[in-house]
Order: sequence, then C-alpha cells, then structure tokens
Amino acid sequence: MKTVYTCFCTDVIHDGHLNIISNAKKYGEVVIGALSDEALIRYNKFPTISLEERIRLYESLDGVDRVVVQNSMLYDDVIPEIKPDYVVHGDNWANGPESAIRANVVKLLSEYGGELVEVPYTYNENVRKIDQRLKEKLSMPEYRRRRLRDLISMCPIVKTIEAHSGLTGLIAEKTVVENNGKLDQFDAMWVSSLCDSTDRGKPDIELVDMSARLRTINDIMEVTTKPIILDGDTGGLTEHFVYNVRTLERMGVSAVIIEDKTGLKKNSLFGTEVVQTQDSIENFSAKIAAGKKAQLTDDFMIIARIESLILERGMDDALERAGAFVKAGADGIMIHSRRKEPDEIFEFCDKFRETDPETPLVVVPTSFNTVTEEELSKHGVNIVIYANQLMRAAFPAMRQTAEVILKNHRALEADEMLMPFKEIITLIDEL
Ligand code: SPV
Ligand code: MG
Repeated sequence: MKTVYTCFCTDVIHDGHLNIISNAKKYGEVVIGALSDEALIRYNKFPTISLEERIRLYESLDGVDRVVVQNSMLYDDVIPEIKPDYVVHGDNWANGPESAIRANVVKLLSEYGGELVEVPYTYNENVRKIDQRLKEKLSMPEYRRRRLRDLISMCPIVKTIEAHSGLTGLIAEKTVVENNGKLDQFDAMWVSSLCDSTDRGKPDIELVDMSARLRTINDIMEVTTKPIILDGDTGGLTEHFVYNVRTLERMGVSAVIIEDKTGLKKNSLFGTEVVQTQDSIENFSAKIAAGKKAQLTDDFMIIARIESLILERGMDDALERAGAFVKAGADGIMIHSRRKEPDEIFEFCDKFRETDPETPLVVVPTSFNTVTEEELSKHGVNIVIYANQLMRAAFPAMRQTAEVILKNHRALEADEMLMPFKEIITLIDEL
C-alpha cells in the first residue's frame, strides 16, 4: 500500500478539502498533517479550535486513514519521517509566497523519489462562504481580544505594526513575505496616538479625543482580524479611564498601553526637549488598579508604559516603577527609550527578568532601530511595536507626488511613482 500525504491548515472542512481527500485516496493510504498552532499563525489562519479538536475533525472524515501533526509550514519534519509516496496539494501554491513551500516539498520528495500530485483548487460559492465566515468569526470581539494573549504564549516575539486607517489596517493584515523558504507576516496592530493625531493634522497631545480614536479603531476592525493594541496616552483621568477600559474591551481591543505621565502629554520622541511631567508611582498604580477592577474579561490587558529612561530619571527609577505597576495589576510593561543604541533597553529587560520571568515586556524600537527581533526576544521582550513607519513611508511619497504634479502642470510625470488603483483595490475584500 502506498502512502499519500496532505497537509490541512483549517478549522472548517469544505468541498476543497473533501476533493483533496478523494483524489488522495486514489493513490493509497491517506495521511493528513494537522498544522500546529504556531505554524497556522504564520499563515494568518489563527486557530479558533484547538489542535486536538482539529485532529479529531480530520480523523472523522471519510477516506482519512491517519492524522499526524506537522509542526512547521515547511514539510521538513514530516516528509523525511513518513516518506510518503505522494504529496497531494491544491494547484494554488505555484505563485506568490507559498511557492517557496512548494519548492521545498519538491526538493524533499526528490531525495527519495516521492511524487507531488497537484489537483485543481476548488473555488465555488460554498468554499467562498466558508472562508468568509471563518474570517468573520476571527474579527468578532471575543476572538480578536483573546488573540494577543494567545500570541504572547505561542510566538517568540509578537510583531506589531502601526495602523491608523482601514487601508493601513489592510496592509498590516495582509502583507506576507517569503523569507528563507518561510512565510512571515505581522501578528498585531498598534493604534498609535502619534500617527492617529498626525493623520488628522493634529499634534500628539491627547487632543484627538477617545471618540475619534474609537472611530479609527472601528475603521480598522471593519476590515481586519488581527489583534489591536491601543496607545492610550496617559489614560486620562482615572474616572474616565475605567469607562474607556469597558468600551475597548467590549469592542474587542486586546490591550491598552498607558504611560506614566501627567498634565499635557507630549510625544516621547521629544524627550527632555519639552516639559513633560511623570506621574507618581502611587497615582499611576491607582489608575492601573482601577482599570483592572473595571474590566470584565480575563483577556483584556492593561500595559504600563514607563517613561523614566525617556525623561532621564535613571534605570533604578524605571525598575522600581515596573515592580510597582506589576504589583498594581499591570498585565505587561512597556519600556521606552530614545537612544540610538538598544543598551539601556537590554539592561532594563535583563534586570527586570531577574525578578520577573513572566510579565510580558513591550518595546518600540523607533530610535534604536538596528536591534533585531531575535536580539529583543533573547533579552526577554515579548512584543515589538513598529510604531510609526507606515505613516513615515506614506508622507514623503505623497508630498513628492504633489510637488511633481505642481511642477509639471499635469499628472503624467508622477505616474511612475504610483501604483495603479486596480492593484490597490485587490487588498479590499468584496462580500
Ligand atoms: C506613539 O506611537 O504614539 C507612541 C510611541 O506613543 S512614541 O511615538 O515612540 O512615543
Ligand atoms: Mg503615543
């Protein structure tokens, strides 16, 4: 009896999967690979049921002989182990980032004479509806909210990119690259006060109020499924913060990060060039505790951001605050720096981890941008936020285009810098 292998990365079975099984059955014993949670995340197919439930689901299907776990997107762990005579896959992976996985499978099979069988990808109304329904499920508040905590426990580091609109949300949601044969993408989105304000042509001084921020979040949520971390500035008055925690939690936001500043907040990248007042440990701890008391689920996170290094108050102050804020109930600590080198961030993280191995650590490497995700992860960082790069990319491109049109009294010369709208709208889903 020959062995046929196919990998499934789905929580819901549709005609396409049944078609793969019936084709596979023609070649021999059918072994299904259930992709692990970690690997599913890299596919942006965030699991809505557990791996055990997926295994049981696949085992219950007619024609399936055996189910094994496939731990990585590349078939490196399973093919040498099972040595299937055939691997069956839909023919929709020949182009785009997934073609690297295909190439790897072809290479692995060639090592012992296995064969790849590609069946036409099934795309009908039923398949489309099921895909759509799954996506809708992931965008629901209860799934989206929980997803950040799950990611922290599943990923070496949660990669977060700034979004300030539906369109930037779509870029965060859908940008996939192939890197050394593996697919990669962002895990979460950061709704930055700086970019949300700048997008409205306003300064980053808590002028854009919560109603406007909620509108931005809603625009992003309408078209995405990935979890959202909100830059909550100082959190405002404690009496207001508790209401905002409830609202954010109900909407499906996963975390709010509030910074230990008070009075008129200015952006941290100004550091000590502008007057900024740090809140006392007592006041800020009370704000965190009040927020934690107000929340209704175990999923939502209140993360305390420490500005001691930005305001040059020293490492000991930063560490003292971190300990106090965790004690007050903070679900994570964000430590910020505007040094060019990551040294003080590393020092903080190492010292913090000596006494607290658990509480998630968040960093925003805007100034110390040479640091890699791997280095951060080695120093105990759990979430990295690329806080403003999308906006900084868009602004010069828009300004240059405006100048070129003005200089030439027509749009022709600008065209070579522009993406055709047809290509842009491929990002936008149709219902
Ligand atoms: C933001 O993105 O608004 C932030 C991060 O608060 S920073 O601009 O680095 O202060
Ligand atoms: Mg901010």
